[in-house]
Amino acid sequence: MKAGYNPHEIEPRWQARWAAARRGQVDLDHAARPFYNLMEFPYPSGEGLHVGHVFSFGGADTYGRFMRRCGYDVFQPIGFDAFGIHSENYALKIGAHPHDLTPKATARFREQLRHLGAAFDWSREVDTTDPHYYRWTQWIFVQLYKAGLAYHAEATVNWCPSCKTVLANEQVLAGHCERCDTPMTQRRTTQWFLRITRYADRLLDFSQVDFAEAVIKRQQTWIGRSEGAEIEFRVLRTEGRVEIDHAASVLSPQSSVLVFTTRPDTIPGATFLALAPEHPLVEQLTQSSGPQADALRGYVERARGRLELERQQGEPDGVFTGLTAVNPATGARVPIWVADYVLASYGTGAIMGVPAHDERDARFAAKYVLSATDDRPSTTDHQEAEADIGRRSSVVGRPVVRYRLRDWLISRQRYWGPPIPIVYCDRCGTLPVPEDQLPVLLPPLERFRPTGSGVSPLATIDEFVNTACPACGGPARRETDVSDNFLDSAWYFLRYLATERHDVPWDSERVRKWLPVGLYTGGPEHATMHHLYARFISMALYDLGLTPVEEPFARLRLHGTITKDGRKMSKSRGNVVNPDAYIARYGADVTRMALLFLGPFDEDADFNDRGVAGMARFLGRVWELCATDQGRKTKDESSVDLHATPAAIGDQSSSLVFGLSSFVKRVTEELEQQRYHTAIAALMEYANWLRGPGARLTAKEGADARRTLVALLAPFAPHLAEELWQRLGGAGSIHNQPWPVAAANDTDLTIELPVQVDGRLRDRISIMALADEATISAAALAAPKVREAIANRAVRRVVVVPGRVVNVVLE
Ligand code: ANZ
Ligand code: ZN
Repeated sequence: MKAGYNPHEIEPRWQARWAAARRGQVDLDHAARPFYNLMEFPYPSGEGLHVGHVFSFGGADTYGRFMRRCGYDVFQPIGFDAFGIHSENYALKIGAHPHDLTPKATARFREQLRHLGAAFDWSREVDTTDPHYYRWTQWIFVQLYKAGLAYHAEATVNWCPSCKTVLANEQVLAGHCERCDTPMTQRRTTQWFLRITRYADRLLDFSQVDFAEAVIKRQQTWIGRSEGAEIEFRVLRTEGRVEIDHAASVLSPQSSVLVFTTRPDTIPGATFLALAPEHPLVEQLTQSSGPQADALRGYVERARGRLELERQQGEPDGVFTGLTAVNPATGARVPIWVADYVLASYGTGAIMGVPAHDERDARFAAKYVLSATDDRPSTTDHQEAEADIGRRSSVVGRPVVRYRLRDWLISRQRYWGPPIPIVYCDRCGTLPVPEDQLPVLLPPLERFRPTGSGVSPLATIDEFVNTACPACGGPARRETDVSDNFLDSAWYFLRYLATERHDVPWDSERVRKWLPVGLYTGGPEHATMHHLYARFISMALYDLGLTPVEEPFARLRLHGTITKDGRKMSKSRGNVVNPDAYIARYGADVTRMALLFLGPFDEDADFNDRGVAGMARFLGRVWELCATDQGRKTKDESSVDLHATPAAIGDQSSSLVFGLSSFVKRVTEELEQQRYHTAIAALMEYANWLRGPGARLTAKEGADARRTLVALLAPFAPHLAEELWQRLGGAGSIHNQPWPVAAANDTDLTIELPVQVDGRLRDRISIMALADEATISAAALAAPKVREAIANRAVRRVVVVPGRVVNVVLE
């Protein structure tokens, strides 16, 4: 590294000054132009900050700094998601207690994050393990319970044999535990659920938000809305055959099987029915006796042991029930099978098999049904079937809408989380803990290892479990499960807005002012977990009149994953890149920029050393250009010749302005779209041009050009830019300067501005670069698609960000 540029001297000095000046803080109550720049708060793992954090936080911070320069009051908080299985598993692994480990890990994270030089508002840190925080997590649960949105029910649920807890469907990835990657099993137990399914249709409405396409797609697939029909298939009552006897005893004369299909047009092609192994009819059949019942019992046992993924995608596995039904369209007899590719939790838990149209049905039929034809009772029963269908005039069915989404299972049989605030009393039943008794504190417990018995280790603490009933005062027992840590994170962005208050979970006035979040930067893995849960909780709280904002995030963008040698970083592979070493060697500015320069922000990128060294050379050149006499040396003043200047432009000085203007425009547009890598490429071109022989500038032009470079570089390399700005004689902090406006003194120069209505892009207007705000807002409101989007609603205000965007905010 060039001796001149010394980040180790510059960075701590500016960090200390910014901290002393409380630079990251905003006045939440009086900010004139609020912009909430949210990034997913980390769980403070024992391993410390990951290079991926530097990438995602670096990118999000760059955007926040840019918005601040565009005149917004940017709120950019940070906190710690320190409860949960991940923190607890880590503690178990290294033989420590999460209660001791968490504050240490948090302190280390805080320190590392400070070294990044991100403009966080440290005065509003949240920590989900703080009783002042989880008191309100519990309070939210109580509100949901009172509203019928939280319920206790028995269900077949996903069980991780390694984490020894149940998990929500969202936390089972391709049949494996989201936390530890162990193959999941299933259990039938009583658990707490949140009624997210009631919000399925609202969660599918993306008209008010501007989300990354990938998030919308994943949420749509996960919620899985299907329009179809439920069709009734009569089950034949056939006497006289051994295998059917056992069925006769459980079937009523009107027995029928209800199937769900999205293709009612294919009913004539249905050649068999298949029930999920957990279907109630199967359960009934297994309770009778005889060889058929034995076969069924054996099969159901086997199906239970099979992983969900295998059931869905592996070799089909089934067994004949001994029963036959009638195809209502053709009158044909169709055998009823049990097949484990049929899910109990979807549709009616029963399907009609249409081998001619459905690939899975075809595979199943190929394996069983066709070869099983001989086994089926024929002739005499067939006549009965004909007679039976003769008695009915048409197919019995009704249109239905089905969702793949299941209710959110939030019970965890673990220690490190907020206890679910419920009390069970023999006399009074299930009761929420009264609000004035919250929080239910997580009691200290040395032996916190999950037991695997299906109850939380909290059940071993008598003083915790035994309590007084809040209604009758009699002896009662506490719920001992803790809640999913995705409930902690489903509302943290509300808590940031009221951290100084312990009497309320959030402040509705501030929520109204700051939400929806202007930009949320998050990981793709959260699309069907955190992002979905946070939307659901916000909608539920809104419906209960507890918050004024229904959709929490106006704009949601994903960041890619940083890999090493093409593979996800993991300790076991030994390919984890620790950012500390790079920050120690090259400084935070270089490390942040090198990561952002790897590729598009929303795509995965492979980390390499060369990029860091290259970025260090680039910032070294910027230093040389702006901070040294040699770099500042004035070139021949008589012949200004800018290769970036269109020939048509008149005098040399205005050409320079125009040349700068095109750079400013480029960097601005790239930043606006979070294309950090191409913005950095533009900065490199600009710096190279300034250093090159083509740029023969007057002293004043040279100084302006350098100041512009530093002004554009500041969101990316906040320390270096601050230092150079000062050395170039700039006033105040560069981070308080207005963003350079991409306009020349050429009044004919028109620019294009995107117009958003409530954060959603609706139209573009062409306008003179130097037009004033009133002209710009009038033009924006007159744009056809904007008028269409406003329709009959009232406009609350029009926000013009010069040179960048117009945002129309509706009432
Ligand atoms: C007959 C049929 C013919 C079907 C055809 C599809 C294509 P989506 O679109 O995902 O909602 N199905 C219904 N319930 C099921 C369950 N519990 N487990 C497994 N599969 C189930 O899928 C709906 C289709 O998936 C339904 O329509 C049904 O098969 C199957 F050419 O009925 B179909
Ligand atoms: Zn009681």
